[in-house]
Amino acid sequence: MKTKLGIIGVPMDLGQLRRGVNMGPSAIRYAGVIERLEKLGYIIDDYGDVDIPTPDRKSNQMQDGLRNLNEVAEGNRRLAEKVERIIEGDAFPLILGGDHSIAIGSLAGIARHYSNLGVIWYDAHGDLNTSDTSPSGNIHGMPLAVSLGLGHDDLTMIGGYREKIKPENIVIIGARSLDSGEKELIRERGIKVFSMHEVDRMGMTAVIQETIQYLKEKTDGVHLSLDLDGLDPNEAPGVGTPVVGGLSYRESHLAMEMLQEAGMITSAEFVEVNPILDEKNKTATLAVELMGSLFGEKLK
Ligand code: 6HN
Ligand code: MN
Ligand code: MN
Ligand code: MN
Repeated sequence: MKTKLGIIGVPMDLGQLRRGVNMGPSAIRYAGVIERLEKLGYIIDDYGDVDIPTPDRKSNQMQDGLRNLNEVAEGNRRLAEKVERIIEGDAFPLILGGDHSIAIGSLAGIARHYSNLGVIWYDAHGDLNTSDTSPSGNIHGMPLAVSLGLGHDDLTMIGGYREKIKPENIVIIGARSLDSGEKELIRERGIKVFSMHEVDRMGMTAVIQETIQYLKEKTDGVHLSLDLDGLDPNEAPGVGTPVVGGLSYRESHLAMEMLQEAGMITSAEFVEVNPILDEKNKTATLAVELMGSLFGEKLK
């Protein structure tokens, strides 16, 4: 892993309807992310927060079946540029959300610098909807589809190119709430999914071993997109779309530690922390603890 980390906050809440997730980056900073990672010997460059456009008051408007399309697209364009700057400065991009729609900009900025980027999507959801399959019109349920090149041009063409990732380079872990259009896409494209069923049957150790095996040979970098709602709502109550029966605290730390040992993660984002829905900043604190494991706390 690189010794320099470029941290960037993305106070985005327009990809869904529950206000407050825009305060995720502040909550994660308040939980001590910089101090924690500095202690591990990393040099931290704090890029501050991306400026997210404000829609007018009576907004949450739908455009082509997509809520707040213009603002979400513009915020993600800005994020993609900043992420590129971090990579060009030879640092590891660590992105703090914000709702999960920000993965669109993260991946647009990152994927350009790899020829075969892998993605680990740690989430209760698949985020594989398009405006045609989405039950909500919420863009935070679409970033993985967008990154495959599916959906509105204003989203898929951010960064000036369409396909950020290939379906065979994706691994979804923790899924337990997939819409029917998402399931169809998973089957059609052969996307690798370790749902809660597989985690229960195989155990997290085998899930991560297989994930590493699956991605190692064919990718030249791996982005970890960790949605806190992948964890059980008992561990992570401060999220906008909680789903019962999720990954445990210990399974998640184990996953982070094994990924650290494998040395394959080249960028990461932690998203969907909503301090308004949280209990005493528990979810932001959890995010920072998981980052501790991902960045090698066990070994240092
Ligand atoms: N997330 N599948 C639902 C939808 O509206 O598309 C929920 C998406 C949740 C997205 O948690 O990042
Ligand atoms: Mn570049
Ligand atoms: Mn989710
Ligand atoms: Mn998500």
